[in-house]
Amino acid sequence: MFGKVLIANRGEIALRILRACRELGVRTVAVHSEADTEAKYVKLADESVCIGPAPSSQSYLNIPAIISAAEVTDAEAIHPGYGFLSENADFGERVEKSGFAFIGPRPETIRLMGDKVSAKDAMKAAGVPCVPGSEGALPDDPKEIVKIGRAVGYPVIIKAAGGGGGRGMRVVHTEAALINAVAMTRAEAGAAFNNPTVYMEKFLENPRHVEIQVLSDAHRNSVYLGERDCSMQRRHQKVIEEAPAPDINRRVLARLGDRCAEACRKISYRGAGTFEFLYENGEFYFIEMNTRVQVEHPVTELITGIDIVQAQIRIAAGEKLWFKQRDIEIRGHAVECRINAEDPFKFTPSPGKINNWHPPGGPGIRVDSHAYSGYTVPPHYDSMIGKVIAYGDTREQAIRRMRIALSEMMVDGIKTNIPLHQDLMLDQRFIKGGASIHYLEEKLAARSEATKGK
Ligand code: MV4
Repeated sequence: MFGKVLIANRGEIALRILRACRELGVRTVAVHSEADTEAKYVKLADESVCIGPAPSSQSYLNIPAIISAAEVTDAEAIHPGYGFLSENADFGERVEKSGFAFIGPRPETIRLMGDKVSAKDAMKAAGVPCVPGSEGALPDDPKEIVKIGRAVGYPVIIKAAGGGGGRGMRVVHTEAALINAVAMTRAEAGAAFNNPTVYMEKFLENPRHVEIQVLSDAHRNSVYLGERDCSMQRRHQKVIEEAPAPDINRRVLARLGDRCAEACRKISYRGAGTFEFLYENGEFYFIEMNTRVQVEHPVTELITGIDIVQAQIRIAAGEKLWFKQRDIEIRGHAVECRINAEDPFKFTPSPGKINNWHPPGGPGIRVDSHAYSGYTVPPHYDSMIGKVIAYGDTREQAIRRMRIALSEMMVDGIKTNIPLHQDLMLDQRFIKGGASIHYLEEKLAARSEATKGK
């Protein structure tokens, strides 16, 4: 095991990684910007290094500063968390070339999955079901593009190979609109990702977002840890996640999970990863793979009893997976609410000082947050200040516990989206389970229509 790990992130995930290191007996180095000097996890870490001013471009994305911090503190490995440099293949490469272990997949794998065309090709070849569409990238010839559009059938969606997470895509409903849409998406992709490559898929109108969590060691052992439903989202930001996914055939899910684990073996995947699928009319369609730990990993930890962050560190240290697929049992149900420092109706950020922070507790409640009474939420970063996760024997119990937890929770001084979560925990469509990726935005649109002028 490593003697010392550098945590190249901030906020709740920095604290989460710190706790995993502590339990493994690993010393920690926190790196932080000038805006995060007072953060709790910075004080809790064995050592800390300031890596630059508040803007993330000069701190949490500053590769030379982070590598230097690892050098001066004699760290052996770097955990990138999520966001920031976590899916930057060049970063992984520079970490490894400097003699440190990167707690994540091999840089080649990050690169393969970062290009959505090569990711889809690799997954198709590995037997993972994909959305029907163009065979790889779209050609230049408009006649060929029209032909592909007819074969796929309208509506179609044009996506940038360098995009992902909802960036660089355009829905096309008619052949008349196709060529222009391809040209526009190409131009935007060239400017935004420095890569004009685009591909085409059949557009699924009302899917759910269901993802499979995998763990894979460097010795060709791979397992899947069940699935998560992340359909409750607004503008590509997940709001609520849960595991297992409600009302999906368990045998179909087990077959899909096996395909994902098998694909990991085929591409020699290393570490934790997530296969993202759209689920519609009983079928799963792969869209993207995430090569990092995800915000919503706790719901999987609660239903499997496996510590995903510790597993990432142990895998990076070269350990073999210490359990087999048959040892993994899915038990109970977990729901996660992301707590954001934002206006619960207008969604504008609400940074500032938290005068009073009272997190909830009790049976089945977990709070992952770096916040405390007196903490100031800086305006420079993501508005998520923590997560409340409720576990129960059944989905109904988990939701009941979440309602109680949210009612106990007090955050004074800034606005949060807790009222939105309280509303959703009483929403009949959410309670029924299995709503599509469009449900929350439709509900919010209806709600703002109903309160117009009030
Ligand atoms: C799609 C789709 C419908 N059909 N692909 C958006 C984020 C990116 N990961 C892929 N996305 C989508 N791809 C096909 N062929 C609808 C979406 C989509 C979406 C997907 C997951 C979660 C939320 C979403 C919100 C809008 C659109």
